[in-house]
Amino acid sequence: MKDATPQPTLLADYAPYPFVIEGVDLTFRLAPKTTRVLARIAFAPNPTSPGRHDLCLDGENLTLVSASVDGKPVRPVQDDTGLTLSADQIPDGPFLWEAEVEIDPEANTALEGLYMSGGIYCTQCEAEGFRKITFYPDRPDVMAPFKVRIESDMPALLSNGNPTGKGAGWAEWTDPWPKPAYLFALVAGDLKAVPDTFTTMSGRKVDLNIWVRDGDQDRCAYAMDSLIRSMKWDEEVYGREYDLDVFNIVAVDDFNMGAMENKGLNVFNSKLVLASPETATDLDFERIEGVIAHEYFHNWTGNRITCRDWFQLCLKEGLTVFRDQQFTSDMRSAPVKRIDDVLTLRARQFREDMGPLAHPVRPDHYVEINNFYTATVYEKGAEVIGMLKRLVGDEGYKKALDLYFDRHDGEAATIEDWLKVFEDATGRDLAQFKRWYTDAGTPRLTVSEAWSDGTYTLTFIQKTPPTPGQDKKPPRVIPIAVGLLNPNGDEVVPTTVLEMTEATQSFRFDTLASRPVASILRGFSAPVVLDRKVDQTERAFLLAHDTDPFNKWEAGRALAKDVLAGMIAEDRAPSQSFIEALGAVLADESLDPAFRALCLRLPSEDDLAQTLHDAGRVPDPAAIHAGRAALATAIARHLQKPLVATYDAMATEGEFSPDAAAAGKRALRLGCLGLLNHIDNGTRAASLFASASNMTESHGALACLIEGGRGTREIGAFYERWQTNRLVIDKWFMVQVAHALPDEAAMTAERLSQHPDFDWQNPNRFRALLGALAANHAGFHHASGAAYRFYADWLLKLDPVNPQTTARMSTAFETWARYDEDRKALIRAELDRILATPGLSRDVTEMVGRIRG
Ligand code: B3K
Ligand code: ZN
Repeated sequence: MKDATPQPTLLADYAPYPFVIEGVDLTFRLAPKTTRVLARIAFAPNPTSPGRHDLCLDGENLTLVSASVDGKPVRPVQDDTGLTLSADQIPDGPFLWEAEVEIDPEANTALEGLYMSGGIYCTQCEAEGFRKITFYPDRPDVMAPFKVRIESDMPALLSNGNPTGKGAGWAEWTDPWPKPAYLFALVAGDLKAVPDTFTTMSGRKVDLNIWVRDGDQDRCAYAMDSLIRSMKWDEEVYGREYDLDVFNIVAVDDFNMGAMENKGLNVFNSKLVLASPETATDLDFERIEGVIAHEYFHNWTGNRITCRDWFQLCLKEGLTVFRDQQFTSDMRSAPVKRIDDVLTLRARQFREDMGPLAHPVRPDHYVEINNFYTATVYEKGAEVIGMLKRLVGDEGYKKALDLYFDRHDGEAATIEDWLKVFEDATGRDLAQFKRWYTDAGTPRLTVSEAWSDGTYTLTFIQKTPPTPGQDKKPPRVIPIAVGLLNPNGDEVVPTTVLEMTEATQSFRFDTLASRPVASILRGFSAPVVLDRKVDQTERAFLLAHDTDPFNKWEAGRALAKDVLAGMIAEDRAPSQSFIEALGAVLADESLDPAFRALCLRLPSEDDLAQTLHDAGRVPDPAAIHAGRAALATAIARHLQKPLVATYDAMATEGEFSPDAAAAGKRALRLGCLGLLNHIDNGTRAASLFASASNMTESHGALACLIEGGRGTREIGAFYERWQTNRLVIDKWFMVQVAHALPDEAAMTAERLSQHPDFDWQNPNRFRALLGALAANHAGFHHASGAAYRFYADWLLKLDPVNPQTTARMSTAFETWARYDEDRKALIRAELDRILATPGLSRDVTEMVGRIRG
């Protein structure tokens, strides 16, 4: 086990590595239990660190067989974290370090370093996995060109860069682009390639391959198409061309996350590669497109320009998320994508920012860096770039990005470097803007309105609540996009970006003929909570008339929340005017079906719990569940006719297409079904399940049946049909737990955990069952505490096997402070039980410790 009292790493302690690496030459002799890794590393003194220095190399779980410097054997001092050669054992100039180590890929269940997954050798090095492969300065600011030789009988032997030699039982790869160790990858296995090619804008032909297990080749077409579109888009929009002769993607079943951007050899969780209409939902298709793009875009934002240290993680992740969001907006519907992204941001990042795990987009300390691959670093990191772009304009953004690529190509950069290119390209001072990177917490923006003599004034107050370790929050720059409508619904002032820089600030609009209706924070122009006292009539007006699609949706959303809060906390009846406004959106065929589907979707139970908590109430999960169901029932009763008509009109006709238009229709159809399901005894869901020819509808229908306490026969049929398809069986586990009735969720999860297919060491399967339990809000927070207990038991079981996934899953408890005293006591007891367990990993110790507070 790792050290008992782990010490944090501090941003303030950064110092350059005292050596540079001119080249790395690795040989792998692969064997499941006894892989030998031979490393030849050419070191030279780093000119920025004068004087003599010890050679310190990171290394974990390695058996050192031999080591030498310039051919002479050496005996370094070793501990659990690496080795040290004192300065007097190293020449005062360049030298060659050679070491042979032995590792055990088969025993590596943590899935970090070199491990085996279903008979395939595979690596995951980000953030600090390379140190489990060989002794190395495993930090992103040490960049080097790599040459790799793989010796194995496996048919496919892959690494980064270009193939530069192969024969019976071996292959060689050369990566000419200097890279940090976290981008190293090796894959060896009985894999088949699905090939294609791409010709870059300068006319170079690139070989593309997706490597999968035999039998999976026919489910790669969408991923390949997404890759080709990503390569083209990055050329057209960012002027970025691919820079190797080959680009390989490998799909593996055991993976701690979605995918990894290793140079020239992306490794993917198979659920983000394999798709066919029968096995993947529309959401799966959209995710595949987005993640393929994301990893590909990392080639420039992450690989060619990397991070100086892990505190700068948002430099590559925030920017790459921003780029993949732009890509999806271009490929699909921009307004729908924006709404989806804001839904995710609020569900994951706002939740994080408002709880014990809140941290800045650029943190300044961590114990385990894997715990910082968070919604804040990724999603808020992307929002911050969106704000920058809004502030400097599209032209300014383009100039800054061109300068970024020019100035920092081949470097390991910082957030300071990033902001400097914007300052240099646009002449803007970004000192205040930088607070978005250094200060945690979601600002709350309160707005009040005044009208007199043709002048309309908006006054904003910004306040950011304290977060762990940060009590005071000075005001930030907040871009607030505003448009004004007149009472007829015509736009009198088109979208203008107001720049708020003070704690309190007013903005005036003069010479208006009548008091306008303001549409504020259009396009969600800043990741803040907008507190605005608006009556339901004005919300309904904006839902009907706002020309900004995001705010049109937002008005409906806010209305739904008002209505639901009234029903849940004050026992009010469902609002008729809300239902009518919703009916108008449903019937408006000028609106994109995907957009209408979003308007129809009621706020999630977790979202409502947060909303009630924000309003100073204690959320009751059972009441939230019942209130939401009551509103859905009322909507279904009042809008039954148009819902049925739309349900029928949105039926898939002809051949299946995964494109946004067809997916939008299916989303709207399922949205109608979800509401009608409350009043039709599951008849529609049962008949759709019986007739569906695609996974979106079959899965959607099954979810409805389960939600209504039905579907036993269908659950059996689904299993019979798909039992040999791992990805679909993940869905089978998930749907039963996520949609179980609140009283049955923990029991269902418990029963399924005993199913022979519950291969809990596989992260996808673990998440399918336990993640689904956490996502079942009323089930997870059941007053009995059964789900909390069951969940904590499983975290404790997984931790010794896979600490990274365990730590991530522990965030299910991050919202505990919202609830009543009884639930709080139950959760606290589970957190304390976890923390008291001997041998707990560093990952979980840090995470659960922070959650517990
Ligand atoms: N960079 C990887 C994530 C690595 C996570 C390490 N715990 C995938 C991505 O963001 O593209
Ligand atoms: Zn990424």
